[in-house]
This record gives sequence, structure tokens and C-alpha cells, in this order.
Amino acid sequence: MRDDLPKPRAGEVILDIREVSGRRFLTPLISAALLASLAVGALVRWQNHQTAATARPQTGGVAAAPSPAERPGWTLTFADEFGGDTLDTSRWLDSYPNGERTHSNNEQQYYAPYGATVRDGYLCFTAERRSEGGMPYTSGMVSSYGKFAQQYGRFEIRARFPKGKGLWPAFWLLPETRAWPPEIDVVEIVGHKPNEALLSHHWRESGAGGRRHVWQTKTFTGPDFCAEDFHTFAVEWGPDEIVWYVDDVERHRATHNVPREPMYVLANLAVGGDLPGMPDETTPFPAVMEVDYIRVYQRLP
Ligand SMILES: [Ca+2]
Repeated sequence: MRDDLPKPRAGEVILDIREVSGRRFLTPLISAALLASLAVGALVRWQNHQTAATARPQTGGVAAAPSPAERPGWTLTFADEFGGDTLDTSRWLDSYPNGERTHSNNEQQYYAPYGATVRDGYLCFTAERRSEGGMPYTSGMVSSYGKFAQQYGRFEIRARFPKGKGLWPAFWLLPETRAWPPEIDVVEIVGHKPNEALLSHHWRESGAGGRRHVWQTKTFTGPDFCAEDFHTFAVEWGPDEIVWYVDDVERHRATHNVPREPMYVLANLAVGGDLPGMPDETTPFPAVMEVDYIRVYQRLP
């Protein structure tokens, strides 16, 4: 810990603003033990004492407090803790590249700017039954295209997801070149199977009729990922393997067709589409996906 920072008062955490490769991020200078000792709902105050965010009370379950951003053996290269009250446009687009706000896969949402909001320390994607842009639903997304991409590293999200038929939240990576595939899906959930985390990667291989798109998905059955608790999902991606973690436990490993090019990150709440099917009368709207943080690291040499 730097020694020129003010000492935290009871119930406070001091956050240090660091800069790496021209990108700024916040580093909580606290131990896991101190963090665990903080009361739920503790006030978290930024170093400049201008912004204060209140930790959201957790209700029941095992949901741990968010881990500190520092990880031994890794350098944080990109992070958003969503501590402000607007989306940080130095890090994010609220659309696909070139302002595209719809997507393939028969998805039914228009990614409206108002579908992605930042409040109370969370990035919120709100899906609603509302016609816009030729689609019957609006929702939200972010992508770091044109702002951040990285080859290899650890890519992590802490989030909770909405339950309901036709809802399709995801955190994933796409190539900076926009030549698809490859694709790494850190996590996808379909809202009618809330305890299944889909862990996938996509590639292209030669076959009859040309180079075809191929993918592999591991379905990890775990707790209800659409309940009150937040969960973390990460990949550690290197030249020879991709390892998927759910709540910091390895759940899948791929050692073939590993992408070897810089990729940007996306998070979104899709509605409808080939994977989840269409929403039905039981699907609750508005449906909200909340993201506590997105962090990217590079392994230290
Ligand atoms: Ca946060």
C-alpha cells in the first residue's frame, strides 16, 4: 500500500487511481481480510472524496464481497468498476462497431443507448418490451471495440443475470480485426436454464464446401446464476489454452483452436434469438442484468 494515502476511517475503503499504458483504473488497496470484515452496506469512498458509492446489501446465499482487483502474478490492464453515474465512453461503446445496434442469430433486441446505464456501482442492462429500430424489444450492451483489445490474459466479469425465457446475457470476446470467428464466450446464460453457464469458443476449419464455423460449448451446471447473488466468470487465455473459471473454480479447458490475435470485450443482454428462443408470457419485463465490474489482466513475465 502506498503510504501517502489517507488512512481509511471505520467502514471506508481507500481506492487508488493507477495508470498503466495510458489507461486509468482503480485499485482497492485493501486486503481480502479487511474487505471481508466490512459490514454489508459499508460506505466506499473514493480517494478524492467526491464520489461515494454504497455497497449493495447481499441477501442470503454465499455471495462473497467483490474481490480486490489486484491478483498475484497478473497486471490489471483494463477495468471498469462502474463507480460513476454514466457510461465511461473512453472505455466503452454502447453498440457494436460502427454504431450497429442490432445483431444476427434472430435476436429480437435493439441495443438502445438508454438500455445501458451506470448506477450504484453497477452497469445495468435493461431489457424492455418496446419497439425501436425495427425490433420488438430494447436492451443494452457495451463493447470495447476501438478502445481496448488484448491478446491473451485474464478476462473477468462479476454479474448477476435476469431469469426468464428468451433472455440471453453474455460476456464474450471478438477479434479486433472483425474477421469472425474466432470468438471466446466467457459466459452465456439462457434465462430459462438459470443454473447453466455456457462456456464456449468458436473457430473456423476447413471442410467440404470451404472453411466452416465450428464451436465447442461446455455446459457447467452450478447454482442459480439468476438469483440474488453475484457470480464471477473468467477466462485465462494463453497461446495454447483457454481455461474458464466460475467463481474462481476451473470449469472448462480447451487446448485446440485457441485464438492468437487481439480481441475486444463485449457484455450484453440479448432478447430472443436462436439460442434461448423467444420470450413468452412468463418472461418478466423489464429484465435487468447487473455488472459489478469487468477486469482484464495480463500475466506478469
Ligand atoms: Ca462495481
